Amino acid sequence: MIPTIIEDVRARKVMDSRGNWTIEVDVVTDYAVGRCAAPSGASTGRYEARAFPDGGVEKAIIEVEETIAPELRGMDAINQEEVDRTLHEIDGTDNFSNIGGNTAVAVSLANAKAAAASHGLPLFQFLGGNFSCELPYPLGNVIGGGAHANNATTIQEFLVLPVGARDIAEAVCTNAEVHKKLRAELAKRSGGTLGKGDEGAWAPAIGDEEALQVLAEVCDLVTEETGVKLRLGLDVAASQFWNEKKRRYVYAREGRERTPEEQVDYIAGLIEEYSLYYVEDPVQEEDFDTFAELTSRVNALICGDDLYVTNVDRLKRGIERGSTNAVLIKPNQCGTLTDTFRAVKLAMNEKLVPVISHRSGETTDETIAHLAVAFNIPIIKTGVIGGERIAKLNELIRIAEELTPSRARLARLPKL
Ligand code: 2PG
Ligand code: MG
Repeated sequence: MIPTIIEDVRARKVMDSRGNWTIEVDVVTDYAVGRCAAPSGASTGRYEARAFPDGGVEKAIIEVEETIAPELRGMDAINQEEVDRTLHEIDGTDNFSNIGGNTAVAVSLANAKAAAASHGLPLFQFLGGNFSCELPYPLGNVIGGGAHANNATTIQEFLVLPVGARDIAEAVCTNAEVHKKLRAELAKRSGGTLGKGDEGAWAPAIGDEEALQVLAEVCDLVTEETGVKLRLGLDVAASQFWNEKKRRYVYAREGRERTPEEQVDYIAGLIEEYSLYYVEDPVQEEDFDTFAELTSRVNALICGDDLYVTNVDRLKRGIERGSTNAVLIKPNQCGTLTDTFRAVKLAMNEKLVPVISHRSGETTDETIAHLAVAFNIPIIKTGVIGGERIAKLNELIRIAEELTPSRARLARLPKL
């Protein structure tokens, strides 16, 4: 490959979908520019990289201008590992608390995009090569509460997976149909008023099981009309309502509390009753063993998000104990593309299913769509409507077009 020398690294603050400032970075080579903006979470895991240093986005921008850019100028953008190692060295901590994980991830991904563009290739192809032709199934957030909305469900996300879709456009459109049809049903049940949460999912003032019932009915209706089979999923985000003192999960709306054992029974029951395909963070982020108990009991993807925070060391602990059979991948939780790749690779080697994910605070940045295709990740978790959500989905449609219909195909999902 021809060397692509980094000429400059520039940073600015831009708005995210919650109206908060975030960082956007341009990496400029002698041939092209790569740009990436960092997302941010609301229900963040205790062990994820710190998003911004003391001093916030402003300080992060100063870090890029005064420390990161001078170090990276003159380096070859092709050498992603070296760029990412340099970011770790500049920071000097194990959670990016000096420069910010969001600063690191924006620089790291912008660098990859600059390298790809310098070679005239789309990012997915540059990273994945000619055999990266599989599009991920979109796991769409259609109802939600928790940390993403007020006065809504306790469980954070009610998700749909269009397992019967024949191509990415049909998959994306089926999820959107579910979202459309939910509107009237949910409004009826939440007293006529119905808002949306941070990710564009409906945020009804109803209980978790009622939300699941409505969702199951609406999915049946959509399948009847479209012929596309759907499966349901949840992101319980259980750390958010775990009470450490009581050692109970507190379902405030339902007026119920559950011990870890009762939580396992409850979630296993929901999996059985609704034939759930996917459950993320069913228990709190410290409890590797209770995760393992649930995983061994059910036939569904049990996915760790706050549990692993896309961190290879935590993932190794989960693998040793059999905590989960799936792992959520969020590049800004670990801070660099190299760290993200290592987590995906470890998961795949150990037969865990990687699921790449947006954050609740997003921009129109579309990079995760490319990473899904490049790394053969079979599922991408996003919202289903709203500019910052469809940015990823529409990019998948463009990638499919780029691959041409004869090569593009949806990934193979585990049969569950
Ligand atoms: C999650 C995410 C994305 P947040 O918990 O999986 O849906 O939420 O970005 O707030 O952590
Ligand atoms: Mg989550």
